[in-house]
Amino acid sequence: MREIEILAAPGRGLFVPGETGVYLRPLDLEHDGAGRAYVAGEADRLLGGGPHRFQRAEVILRSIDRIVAFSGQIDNLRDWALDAGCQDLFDAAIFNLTRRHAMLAGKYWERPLVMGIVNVTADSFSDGVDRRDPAVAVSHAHALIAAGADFIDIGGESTRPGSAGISRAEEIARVVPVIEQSVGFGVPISIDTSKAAVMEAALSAGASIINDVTALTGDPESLGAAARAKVPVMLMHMREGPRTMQDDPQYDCAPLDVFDYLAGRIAACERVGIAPGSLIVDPGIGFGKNDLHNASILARIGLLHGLGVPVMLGASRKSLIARLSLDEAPNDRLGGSLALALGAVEQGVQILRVHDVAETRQALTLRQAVLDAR
Ligand code: YH5
Repeated sequence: MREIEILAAPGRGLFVPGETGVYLRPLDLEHDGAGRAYVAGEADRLLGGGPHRFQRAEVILRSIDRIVAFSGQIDNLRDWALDAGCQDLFDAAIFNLTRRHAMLAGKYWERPLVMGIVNVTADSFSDGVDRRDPAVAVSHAHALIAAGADFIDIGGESTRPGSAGISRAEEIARVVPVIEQSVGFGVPISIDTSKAAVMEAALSAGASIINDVTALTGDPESLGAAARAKVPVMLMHMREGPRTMQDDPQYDCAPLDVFDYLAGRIAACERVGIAPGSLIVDPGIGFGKNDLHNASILARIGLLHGLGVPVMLGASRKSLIARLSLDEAPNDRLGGSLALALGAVEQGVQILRVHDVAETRQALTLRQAVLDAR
């Protein structure tokens, strides 16, 4: 992976037309209290239409010979872009950063939303609970909602590194009863699947969001199924498939490569009639990435706002936490999970996919209380 060289100032000759990619990451996000975020005339500085205002950004330029980054006030950066001959690309990036997001399944964006994870898989957990039992999954969903989950994400297939797939019929048999018995709890349900038939069965059972770790590439039918369903779709980045994804993954620059991939998937969705207003992007922490890739992506996750759609993160209990810390078991990774979640929220990430809903809500609430006291 190539390094991003940090420059004190932009300098001349960095932008070569036709050869240099321009990426913008908003910096120093300020959260405005309810109402103030939507003041007319200031919309050009509001991330996704609100509630975060930004006056500064980091510009990253990728060309064949180097990748450089520099930061500054938006107005000064725009002067640089004018001078360098890339004002069109710069303005397009600002347009995407500030494009007002549509509501998601009836939710506004005034605070980070928390999606609680409900696994209906055969993964053996140390607690010895059989997660394929629908009653266990339903009571878990209920507990997550009581703890403050804005959504629940129900998945029947393990996508852990090295795991083999299960059949459509098996996956449907696992998730549908859980969805049917959880719709009454009153929060939107997303279906975590890469199979079109499972998406369709789950939506019929009452799910209202598609969460696909293959960004609708895992099944030739899924782009069409998602377009027909007209529901929000979460597009996640992954390299290869779960079976082989951790076999020495390579990137030129992980954060930028993930950005480009997701931009391509948004374009593919638009071509089949899925509007950007119903898309959400996710860098796919741990999916075909080594620790350095994961950390570099998290360091610059705010870049993904330049795709013009809300950004979500799923880092909860993932094995990178154990590898970068003390090899803790999944149930002992709450500290790392919260640290990664708060770091992402600092960069404006709008949705957190987590196991520990109550603890995540508590961390977010305290963070906001301290910010509000400024
Ligand atoms: C995600 O990031 N991840 S399934 C290994 C673990 C813990 C958790 C114990 N579906 C994502 O959660 N959907 C999954 O080690 C996802 N984003 C989105 N959108 C993997 C998972 C996990 C894996």
